[in-house]
Amino acid sequence: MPKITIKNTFARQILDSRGIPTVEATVETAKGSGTFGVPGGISTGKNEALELRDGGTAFSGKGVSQAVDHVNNVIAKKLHGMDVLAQGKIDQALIDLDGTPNKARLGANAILGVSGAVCKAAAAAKKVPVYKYIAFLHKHKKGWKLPQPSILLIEGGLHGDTNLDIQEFMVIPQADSVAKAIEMGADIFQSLRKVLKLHRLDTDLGFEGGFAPNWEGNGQAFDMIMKAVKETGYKSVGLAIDAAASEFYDVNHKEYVLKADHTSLSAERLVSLYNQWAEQYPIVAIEDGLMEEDFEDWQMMQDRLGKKMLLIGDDLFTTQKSRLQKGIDLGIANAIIIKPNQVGTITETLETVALAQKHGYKVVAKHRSGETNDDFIADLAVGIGADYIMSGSVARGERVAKYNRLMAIEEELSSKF
Ligand code: 2PG
Ligand code: MG
Repeated sequence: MPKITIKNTFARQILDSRGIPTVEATVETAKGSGTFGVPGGISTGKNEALELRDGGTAFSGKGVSQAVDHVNNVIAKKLHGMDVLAQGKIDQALIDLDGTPNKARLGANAILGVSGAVCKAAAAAKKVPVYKYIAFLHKHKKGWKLPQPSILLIEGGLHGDTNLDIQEFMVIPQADSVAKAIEMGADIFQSLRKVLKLHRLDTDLGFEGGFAPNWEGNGQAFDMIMKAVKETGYKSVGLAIDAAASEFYDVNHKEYVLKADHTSLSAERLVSLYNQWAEQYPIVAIEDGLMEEDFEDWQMMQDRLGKKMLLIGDDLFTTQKSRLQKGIDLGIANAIIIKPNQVGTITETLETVALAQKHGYKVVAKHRSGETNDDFIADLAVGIGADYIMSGSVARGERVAKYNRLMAIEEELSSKF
């Protein structure tokens, strides 16, 4: 295909779903343009690429005007005249321009904004949907596979103002289509609202649209979910949790502090608790069950639970090839969370996915707690052939935007293939 040159690259500061500034970048060519909204996390892994924040007083120091300046005044010049179809070359140019190992100079938020906008502009220029363009970049040849939605029901940790230690409780409906799985997830979500009301528990929502009341203990959240599922009559339903365990790990005492259960546990005992939960409830996946630097304990968890369920590394791997490679070498985890902003470019994201798929790790495309209405991760999930997608609950516009996009893709694919 002949070269399609980039004419303009620019960015602006917008607000994410938490009211915190983020970068929205646009790339324009004569044949099409793309705009990308960068998400942001709160329970971030410590090895993530650096999100550049202004400091100072405006927006409590969380402004991104420097990152926006870097797009408008540094990156724009570099990209001007480059071929928008050369994603790999552009991403390498961004990495070189930044020159730091964690994108600290220009900001991973500036770099990902542009990298994502390039990807969308290239798809627009080629007149193909974004998922199809990503599949082309990823050399994904196995035919279309839609990811199973893992739908958030209850949230705690840093995502809700509650005593719940486990950050996310999700449901994975087993269905033969995305639309049906989302319907089941929505039915269970509405049923859970009633169950919580009946038990005089709050039905207010956390950052990602999950219910966030105070609890008698972490296990009570499972009980309420099981009641809600029973009410709907659905039988084929699995549960998943994101423990985000780094957030309740006490480094000094080397133990996990579960405040809702009034107890502190060693890694061994925490894994025993997971095991006990897995015997009581249909748990099929645990994300970040242990803290992100404890590779030895992760091995122990893998030995004890790895055959029974998915053990997903999020903060553990931070979508970085080198961290995943270490996990592969040590035989740790069997699934990986993919979040482009943890690494900073689309090309590096795809490289990590390729490594995971080569070694039989399941791939989970995931949103951040701070989201925009950008539905890119739905296209990403389909383009890379992800096994699962996690985009929060079925409430809040920025969360359902992704599920709605996924249903549209499903409709498009089944009508065409
Ligand atoms: C996670 C994410 C998304 P955050 O831990 O998986 O739920 O949280 O974006 O706050 O890092
Ligand atoms: Mg996580």
